[in-house]
Amino acid sequence: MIATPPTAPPDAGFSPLQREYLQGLMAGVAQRQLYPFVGYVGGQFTADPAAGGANLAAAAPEETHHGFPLSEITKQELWKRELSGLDSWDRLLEHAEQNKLPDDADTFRFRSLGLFHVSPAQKSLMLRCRIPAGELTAAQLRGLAEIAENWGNGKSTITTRSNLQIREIAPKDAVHVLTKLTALGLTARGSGTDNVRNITASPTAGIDTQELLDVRPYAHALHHYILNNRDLYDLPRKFNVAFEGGGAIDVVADTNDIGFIACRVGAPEAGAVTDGQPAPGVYFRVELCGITGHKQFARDCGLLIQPGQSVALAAAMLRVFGEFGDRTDRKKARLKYLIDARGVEWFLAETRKRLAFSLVQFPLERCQLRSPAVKHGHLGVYRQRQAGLNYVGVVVPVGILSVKQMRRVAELAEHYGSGFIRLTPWQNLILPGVTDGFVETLKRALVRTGLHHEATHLMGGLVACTGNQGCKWSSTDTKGHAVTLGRTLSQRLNLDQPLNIHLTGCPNSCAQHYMGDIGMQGVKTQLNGESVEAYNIAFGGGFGGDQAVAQQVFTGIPFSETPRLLERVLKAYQARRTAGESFAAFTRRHSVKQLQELFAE
Ligand code: SRM
Ligand code: SF4
Repeated sequence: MIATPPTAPPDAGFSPLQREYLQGLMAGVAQRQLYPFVGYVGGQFTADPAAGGANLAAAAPEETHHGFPLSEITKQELWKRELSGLDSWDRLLEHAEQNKLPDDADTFRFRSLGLFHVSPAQKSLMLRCRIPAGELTAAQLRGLAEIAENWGNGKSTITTRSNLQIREIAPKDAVHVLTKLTALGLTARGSGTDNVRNITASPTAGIDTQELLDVRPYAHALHHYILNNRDLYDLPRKFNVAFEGGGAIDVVADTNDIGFIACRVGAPEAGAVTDGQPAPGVYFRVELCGITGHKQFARDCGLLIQPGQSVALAAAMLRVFGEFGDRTDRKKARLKYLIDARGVEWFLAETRKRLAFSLVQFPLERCQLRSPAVKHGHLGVYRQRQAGLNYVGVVVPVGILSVKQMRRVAELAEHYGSGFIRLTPWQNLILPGVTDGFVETLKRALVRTGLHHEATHLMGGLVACTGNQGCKWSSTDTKGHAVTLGRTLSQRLNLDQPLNIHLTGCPNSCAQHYMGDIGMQGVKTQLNGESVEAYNIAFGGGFGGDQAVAQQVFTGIPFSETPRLLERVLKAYQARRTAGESFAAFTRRHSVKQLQELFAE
C-alpha cells in the first residue's frame, strides 16, 4: 500500500523562510514519489521514525566493510559479504546434484571448502587438503588413495606446503570427496582463498638429532585454532605460517608471512649484560613477511617468545592483519604491504593490544640459532634421535604419486616404519621409525615401487609447481619440463654437490623460484614465428642460513634450449669454481653481465 504523501507540520512558530523550505522539500518528495517518513523531533526534521536521527539534508554515509567504502572493495570481498565460503555447502550440494561447475563467485567460495575449479586448464575440481605439519598416518594415505582412485585421476601431488592435492574430480563427486576426507580425520577447510594455508613444520620434528624443539604440537594447535575461528577465514588475502624446530631439513619458514624459528638462550657469560635476559631455554624468534614471489624473505621482528605463546601471538597478528589489511587491491593485500605501509613497530603495538601477556624484545645476537640444515637432507637414510631408528627420505619426482604408490608407501610405513608418513615442502615424503634391521629391505621395496631413497644431486632438488597441465596461469609444463631436465642433465653431468632447481609457471612463484640455485619462471616466447614455452632463468638463490634472492640472468629461453644451456652453465661452474665452492656462491660472486658472458655459447 502506498502511504499518503506527508504534509508539512502545522505552521505554528515557523518563520516565512522555514515555511518556504518545508514546502520545497515536500514538493520534491512528492515529485520523486518516495514518500519517506519525515518527522519533527526536538526541533529537528528526521527521516528515521524510531531514532529520529538523520537530517534529510545530510547525505547518508556510505556503508563500509572492514573500514573500506563498499564501492572500493574487491569483488572477492563482495562475494564474501554476500555468502561466506563456509556457508556454501548447500550450493555445493546443488552443484553436485546437477554435476555443474561453479561460476567465478562460487569457484572462489568452494576454495574455502578445499575444492578448486581450475578452469580453463581443467574442467573439473581439485581437492587441496590440509595436512598440518605434513604428518599423515598410513591409514589416511590409504584413504586418500581411495579418493584419488574413486573420484580423482588416480594420482596425488605433494605440494610446496607439505600438503597433498588430488585432481580431476567431477562436481557430482565433490560431496563424496569431502565427506570421505572428514571420515579419514582430515579436512580441506580453508586450504584456499583468504585463509591461513596449511601450517608447515620441520619435516623431521620429534625424530631429528640436531633439532632444538619438536614443533609439531604448536603447528597442530594453530591448525585447530584457525579451523575453529570463523573470523580467520575472512582475511584480506592468503596467509602462511611455518614452525622451524632447527632440524636437518629446512622448512623454509623464512618464506612465510609468519615464521616461528626455534632458538636457544643460554645462561649469560660472567660479566655480560643481563638486562632483560630470559631464563635459559628454547624459545621462538618471530620472522615476518616472507613472500619470495615478491623477492622478500621474512625478517626477524625482534621478538623472543615462549613456544607456548606462539598460537596466541599468531592469532593476534592474524587479527591485526584482518582488521587493517587492504581490501581494495588483492595484489597489495598481503601482510608485507600492511607492514611496509605502517611499520613493524605499529604492527607489534596493535598485536600487543590483543594479547593477555607482554611481548619481550630480545636481541637476535644473544640467541643461539639452529645448526645449518642439510641441503637435500630430505632424501636418503638418517639416524633418528631415538636409538636404533632411522628415517628414510624418499624421492618423489615433482611430487606425483600414483594410487598404487600411495598404497604401497602406506604399507611400507606400517611394515617397516612407525606407521606415519611425513610430507615435506620439497615435494617429497619421509618414512620415519625404521629399525636398523629393516633399512635395506625398505630401500629395495622402494625401488620396486618406482621410488628411490637416493637421488642424484640433480633429481633430488627438483621442485615444480602445477604448471599448465592444471593451472590456468602457467605458461609452461613445469612438472614435465622438470623431469626432462633432471633426467637429461643427470646423464650429461656428474655433480658432486646438491643443487636445487625450482620451476614455476608464472610470476606467482608457487615453487619459489627465487630461492633456487637455479630458478626458472615460465613465459612464452617466439621461435621461428611460433609461440613456444620458455623460461626466464635466475641463478644464486638460497634460503635459511644461505638466504638469497636469485638474480635473473637469461630471459625467454625456449624450453628446447634449456637442457643445453644449463649443461653449459654447470660445466662452466665446475671448471671455474674455487675448491668446494657451491653453485650458488659461484654465481653470487659474479655480476649478471659476467654470468651472461661466461655462460654464452
Ligand atoms: Fe600457489 C595461486 C598452486 C604454494 C603463491 N597456487 C595458486 C593457484 C591456486 C592458482 C589459482 O589461483 O588458480 C594454484 C593452483 C594450481 C593447481 O591447480 O594445482 C597454486 N601454490 C600451488 C601449489 C599446489 C604449488 C605446488 O605445486 O606445490 C602449492 C600449494 C600449497 C598448499 O598446499 O597450500 C602453492 N603458492 C604457493 C607458495 C609457497 C607457499 O605457500 O609456501 C606461494 C608463494 C608464497 C606466497 O604466498 O606468496 C604461492 N599461489 C601463489 C600466488 C601469489 C600470491 C601473492 O600474493 O603473490 C597465487 C595467486 C593468488 O593467490 O591469487 C597462487
Ligand atoms: Fe599456477 Fe603460477 Fe602457481 Fe604455477 S606458480 S601453480 S602457474 S599460479
